[in-house]
Amino acid sequence: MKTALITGATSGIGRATAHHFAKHNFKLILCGRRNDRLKALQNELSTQTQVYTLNFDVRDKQAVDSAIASIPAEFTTIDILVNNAGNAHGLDPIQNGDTNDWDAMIDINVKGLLYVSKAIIPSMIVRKQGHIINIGSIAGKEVYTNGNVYCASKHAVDAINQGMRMDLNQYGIRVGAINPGLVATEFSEVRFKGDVERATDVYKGYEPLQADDIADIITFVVTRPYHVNIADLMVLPTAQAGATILNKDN
Ligand code: NDP
Ligand code: 8X3
Repeated sequence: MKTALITGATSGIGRATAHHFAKHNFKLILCGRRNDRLKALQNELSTQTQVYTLNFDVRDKQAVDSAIASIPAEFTTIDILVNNAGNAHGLDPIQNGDTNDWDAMIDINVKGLLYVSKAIIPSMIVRKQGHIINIGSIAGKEVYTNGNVYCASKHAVDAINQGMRMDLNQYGIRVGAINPGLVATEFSEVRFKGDVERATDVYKGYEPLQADDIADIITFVVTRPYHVNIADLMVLPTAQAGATILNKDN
């Protein structure tokens, strides 16, 4: 039975991935800051598989290290790491950008991903086995107006994904990125700081991806035979042809 650790499991793509992995009988280590949601998800999924929860902020390096160190023996053989935790904060021209938003995006999307990876990779190296999925974005392949720092953070994920794959190749560890376009999750609510109307508008007039669509693809990627590594995948709604090219109804 495989064990998977998913960051950002309290919402959206991470939570949907937890559901899909549970159906495949993977043992789960679910991470996030909202402990009530983690516990609710643990309750839901524990009829299907064994679930352990870790409540920490990926920005806090010490918290990351002690959380990973606290994993009980029956969960420590982590076969799959899904580096999913992340968000956009704000959508402003660079000259008006809030430096707290910039810090959040760099600290969570880039440094947090690195801290979690650093804590888990050594045990994969010892076992010469493991699979790391980095959740990038179309924003890691293209830059769009006002996307500046979020796009930079996801371009960094793209570079880290490539670098990780090169460095871990000698240990037989698979590394790949999934780069979604527009997925209807809490993402835009976070980006627009709780402005639900503005967030809902992002997904109006076309059919966006759902978290479940991405979770399905992540599950496909991690269930390929060992000699198959899906290294880099872009997944868009059919209505989307580029970061800002959308075939909307109106
Ligand atoms: P959600 O807002 O629904 O989920 C984000 C998750 O990240 C939550 O579980 C949240 O948990 C976690 N998270 C955020 N900040 C932290 C932190 N400091 N420490 C620990 N966990 C954190 O968004 P999505 O599911 O859409 O986003 C998941 C990933 O997908 C992100 O990396 C995002 O950039 C990427 N993505 C999303 C797209 C979209 O259109 N939705 C498109 C392309 C990529 P909690 O708040 O409980 O800590
Ligand atoms: C999330 C998709 O287009 O809002 O990464 O950047 S987008």
